[in-house]
Amino acid sequence: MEHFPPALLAVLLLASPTAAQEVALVRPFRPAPSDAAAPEAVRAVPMVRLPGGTFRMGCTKGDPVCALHELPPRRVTVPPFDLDRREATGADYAACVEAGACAGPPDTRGCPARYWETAGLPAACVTWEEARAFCAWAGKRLPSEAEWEYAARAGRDDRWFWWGEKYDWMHANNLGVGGRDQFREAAPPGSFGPDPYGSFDLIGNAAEWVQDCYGSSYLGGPKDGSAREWEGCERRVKRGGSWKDDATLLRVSSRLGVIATERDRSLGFRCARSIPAPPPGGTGETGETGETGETGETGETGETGMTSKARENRENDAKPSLN
Ligand SMILES: [Ca+2]
Repeated sequence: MEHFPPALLAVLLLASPTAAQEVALVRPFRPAPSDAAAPEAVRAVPMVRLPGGTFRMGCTKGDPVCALHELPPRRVTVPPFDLDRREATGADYAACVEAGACAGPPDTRGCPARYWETAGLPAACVTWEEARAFCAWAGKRLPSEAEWEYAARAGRDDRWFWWGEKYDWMHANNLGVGGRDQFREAAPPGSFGPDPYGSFDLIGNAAEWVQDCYGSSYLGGPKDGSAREWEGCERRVKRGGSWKDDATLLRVSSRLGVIATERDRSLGFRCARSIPAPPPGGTGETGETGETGETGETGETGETGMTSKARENRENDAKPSLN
C-alpha cells in the first residue's frame, strides 16, 4: 500500500465517505429567513432554503415497482426555493381560520369535526383549495410536484428513499408499528428526520397536496421546476405516501392523483415560497452562490448520484432542532 502523509490521508478519507457516511455527513440545511410582515403563526413555521439544481424526476433506475405514471423520467432544473420544514399542523390551520382567511373544514365521513385542528398533528382533512388558500394567507404557495420530489430526494437521484433502497420505520411514519414508528395514525410533524436537506416527514406521515394537476404520465411535463396545470383539471397530485400506505407508496417517485375536493385524515400539505431574484448587480442569496460568494455549480448529479450541492455540504452531522 502506498504511504501518504497523515494530513493527506485524512483529506482522502474525508473525501471518500462510505454510503452510510454520506447520509450522515450530507447536511446542507440552511434556514430560510422568515417574513417579518407575516402573522406570528406563520413566522413560527420554520423553512429550509433548498439549493437550486438539476435532477432526474420520475422512476429511479432499478426500482422494480415504479408505476407507469412515474414515467418517463426526465431531467428537471429547479431554481432555489424555500420549503416548510414540516407539514402544516392543525394549530397552523386554526390560526388561518381564526384570521378569517381559511374555511373550517366541515364534519364529513372519515373526517370528524375539527379533526384538522387536533393539536400537534398534521392539518389533514383539507381540500386542495383549502391547502392552497392557507399557503396564500401565509404569503407562500403549494410546492410544485417537481420541487416536492427534488426536496424529498435530498440530493440523491439513485435511491428509492433518501436513505437507501430499503424501507424502514426509523425514517418515516407509515403502516404498522416498528422502530421509531410507534404511531398507529399520524405523528406530530417533525417526528421523522431531518433528511439531508433538513426537512421532516416529506416521506410518510401525512401525504401532501402539491400544486400540479394530475396527469397519467410525465410526457410533455415542464422541465423548469414549475407546476403542470391546465384549466378545469379535477385531480391534483398528492405525494409522499402517508401513515396508512404501504412502503411502495412512500417511494420518493411515487405519486397519486386525487379529486381536488377530497378530504382524508391521511392527506395534508406543506407550503413553499419562491426566492425573489436579487436586484441587478446585487448579491442576494439565491442558493446558487456558495459561502465564498463564488458562483456555485449547477447541482447536476454526478456519478455517485449525489448532486454537487449535496456533496458540497458533507460536514456537520449534528441534528438540528425543528424550531
Ligand atoms: Ca408527509
